[in-house]
Amino acid sequence: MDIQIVEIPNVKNANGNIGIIENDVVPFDIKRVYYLYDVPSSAKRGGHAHKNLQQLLVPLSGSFDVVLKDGLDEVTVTLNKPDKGLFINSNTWRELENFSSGAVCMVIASQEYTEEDYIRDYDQFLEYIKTNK
Ligand code: T46
Repeated sequence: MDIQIVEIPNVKNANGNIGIIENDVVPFDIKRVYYLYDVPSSAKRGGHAHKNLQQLLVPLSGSFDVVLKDGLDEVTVTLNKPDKGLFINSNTWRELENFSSGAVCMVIASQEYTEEDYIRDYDQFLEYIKTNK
């Protein structure tokens, strides 16, 4: 599975903490930042893969689960610490679920938004990775 837990550099002291993400924290040039918030606990996000996009997911607040599939294996990663992000490479199916109240998922991305980069059908994803790995 082409994923990795990334330790986010931080400065901590008695007055609170600061997490710092510069380009060297991720293996790509940062082109976009977006965030998911006010997600109902029953909602599922994701349900797709990206052909080229690489991303780092950071749980700024609260917690949620990320279910990852690469056509062979399935892994669930719980994100609940703002100093630990999840790098997800392209060609990885992801589903996000079990959002806690107040959870915020910040996403650092390697490309600007384009719908052409998405594979939203799981069978098409399996076909795609057979020919593009
Ligand atoms: C992922 C999870 C964590 C835009 O117009 N611009 C954007 O930058 C984004 C991310 C989305 N949109 C539009 C496209 C769709 O009409 O917002 C709508 C929902 O987008 P999407 O299906 O990408 O939303 P999520 O939350 O299911 O998935 C997103 C990322 O795409 C995905 O890669 O890992 O957040």
